[in-house]
Amino acid sequence: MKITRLEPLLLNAPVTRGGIADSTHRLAFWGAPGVAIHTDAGLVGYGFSGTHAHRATDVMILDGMVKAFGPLLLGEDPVETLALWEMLHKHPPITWVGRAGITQLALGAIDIALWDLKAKQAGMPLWKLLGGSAKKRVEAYNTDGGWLNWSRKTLLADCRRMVEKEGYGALKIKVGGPDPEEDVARLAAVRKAVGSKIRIMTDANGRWTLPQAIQMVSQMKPYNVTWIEEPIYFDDVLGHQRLAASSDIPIALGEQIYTLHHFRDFIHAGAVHYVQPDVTRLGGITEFWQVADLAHAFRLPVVPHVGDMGQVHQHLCFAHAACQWLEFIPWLSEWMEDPVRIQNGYYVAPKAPGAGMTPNRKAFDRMERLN
Ligand code: 0YR
Ligand code: MG
Repeated sequence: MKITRLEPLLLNAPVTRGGIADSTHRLAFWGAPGVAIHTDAGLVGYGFSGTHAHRATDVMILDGMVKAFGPLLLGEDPVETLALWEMLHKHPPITWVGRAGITQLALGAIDIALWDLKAKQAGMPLWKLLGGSAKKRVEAYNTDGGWLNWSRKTLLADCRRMVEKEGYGALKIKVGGPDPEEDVARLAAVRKAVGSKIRIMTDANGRWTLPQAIQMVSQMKPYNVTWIEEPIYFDDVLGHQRLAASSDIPIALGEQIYTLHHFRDFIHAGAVHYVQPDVTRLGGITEFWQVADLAHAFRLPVVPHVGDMGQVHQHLCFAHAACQWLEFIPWLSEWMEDPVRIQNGYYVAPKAPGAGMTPNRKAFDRMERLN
C-alpha cells in the first residue's frame, strides 16, 4: 500500500447548550482540523486533532500537515507507522521550529490516520491490533455536566441525571472561577447531591498560583475529591512538585503537555499522579504509547484527556495496561461513523476496523475543504 494524497479537512462541532466555559477557556464549537490520507489500495485513513475552533490556528495546523509533512509521506507505506513517525518527528527543518504546539497537533492527526489505515488493512479495530481485549473494563467519567458557566441549579441537575439515570460512577466539575468560596460551595453541593460513593474529579485548567492552589486543596479536602487537575500553570514542573508534596489531593495533568520528554520531567519529579496524555495533542498514537509505558513503569494510572472525544482513546484504553478510566465528552458523537458508546458508565469496545475517527456522511457535508 502506498500513500497517494493528503487531504486537509476541517470540522467544527457545536458543544453542549450553545457554549461551555472552564476557568480559562470559553467555546461554542469544538474544532477538529484533520486529514484524510488516501492510498493506492483504495483505503482512506482519517485522523483529527482537537482545538477550540480558532479558525486561524486550525488553518495553520492543516497547512502544517499538508504542506510541511505531506511531501515526506507521498509514496510511503502507511503501515510502517513507527518508522514514519520517527521520520516526521525528526525532520530537521520542522524540528527546528516545532516539537510542541501546532506541529505536534499536526503530527498527531497524521499519525492517527496512519494507524487508522494499518487497522483498516488488518480488518481490526485498533484495540485488537494493539493486543487489547473487549473484556477489559474501561470506566467512563463524565466531564460534560460540570462546566463553570452552568448555574448551580443546572450543575446539580446534570450531575444527578448522570449518576441516577445514566449510571456514571464518576464525574468531573470545573473549578478556578473568580470566587473561591463559590468553587467550594459548588463542590459541596455536588457532593451532597450525588452521595458519598460517586467519584468527583475537579479541574482548575491552570488558573491558580501555587499559594492559591495550596489553600484551595485544603478547602476541597472534606469533599473527597479524586484529583485536582491542572491546578497551576501548565508548564510548571517545580510548582506541581511542591504542591504534590504538600497536598492530600492527587494531581492530574497532561492535556497541555506535548512531548514524551516533558511528561518524563513531570513524572520523574513526582509532580503528577494521574497522567493525562492526549493522542491529538501529543504526536499521535505512537507517542501516546511511549508516554503510557513510561507512566506504567512508575505505576501511575493513565487517564487520557479526550481531544478526540474518546474516539481513538477508547481503543488505546482497551489495550494499554495503565488505562482503566477514560474521560467522556460527547461533542463528536453526532459526526462519527462509529461514535463512542457508553453503557452503565463503561465504554463498549468498538467493532469497526480502524482507529475510530472516520467521519459520517453528515460530517462530510459540513466539513470545510481547504485545498
Ligand atoms: C474546554 N478536560 C478539559 C476543554 C476540557 C477543557 O476548554 O478543552 O475544559 O477539555 O479540561 O479535562
Ligand atoms: Mg482538563
